Amino acid sequence: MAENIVILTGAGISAESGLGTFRDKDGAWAKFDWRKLASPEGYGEDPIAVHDFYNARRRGLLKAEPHGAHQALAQWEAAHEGEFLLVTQNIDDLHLRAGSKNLIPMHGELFKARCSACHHVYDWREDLSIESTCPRCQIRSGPRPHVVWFGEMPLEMERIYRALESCTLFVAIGTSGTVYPAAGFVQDAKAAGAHTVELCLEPGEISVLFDEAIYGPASEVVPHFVETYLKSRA
Ligand code: BV8
Repeated sequence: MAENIVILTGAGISAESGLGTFRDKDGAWAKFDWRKLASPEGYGEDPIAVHDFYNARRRGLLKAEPHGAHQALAQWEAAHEGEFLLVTQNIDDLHLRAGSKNLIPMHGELFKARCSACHHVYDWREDLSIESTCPRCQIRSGPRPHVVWFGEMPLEMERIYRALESCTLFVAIGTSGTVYPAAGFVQDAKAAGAHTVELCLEPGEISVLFDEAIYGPASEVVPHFVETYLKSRA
């Protein structure tokens, strides 16, 4: 019987594409205060600083490319007969560009903007500022990054929990397991009887919860894991 697979990725899977992580020694939260730059309160207090932070990341993403780990996950999904859901905490579009289809960006998307007044969500690859106007309701300084900040509800939680309830294989890739509710998904998968695997550079806060772990850079570990999995079921 084909497995029901849920994959959770974090900033570590995009590190080798040149996009920074959050909690590594030179990570974003080591340099910036997430309360000021990734929370509704911070945006209310200083929207210019928040727009500058996301404009810089949006410009960086325009220059980034997916690497072998993103591509291996898309190939795995294409070859898999059972259910396959990829949940990413990342706001980059590298999984999308690598060809992943059944994909939930639970913390939003950097290449989208959202109007705080009419909630219109639209593709947006340029800078945003307090002068930006919503293309639908025309309100000035309505548009914000379509990103889930701390204290805000992640996206498509119902769909994620439904997939975890019937999951037989859960693989967490490149995440430190420090941000909830994503960091709790491994427990939901275990409760469903799934086999749980951590693929990461080094052990993190929830590594003890996994049945299996392989440590190393995602660009090496992920393609090897996928190849071994597919061979074992050929
Ligand atoms: C919520 C978008 C209710 C922004 C992000 C007080 C008030 C309110 C909430 C809370 C509170 N206290 C606690 C909470 C909950 C809070 C939380 O968890 N806080 C933490 C700090 C304790 N969570 C929330 O607020 C969430 N919302 O709770 O709403 C609710 C609850 C349940 C159900 C429904 C609703 C919202 C959280 C989302 C915040 N937004 N991102 C942006 O990107 O700018 S979170 C941010 O952290 C990023 O999304 C990031 O992805 C995420 C997790 O970090 P990681 O991806 O794991 O990255 P990190 O740097 O930590 O780790 C990188 C890993 O990669 C490391 O392990 C490293 O070793 C590894 N690595 C490095 N290089 C490589 C590698 N691995 C492989 N290869 C490599 N080359």
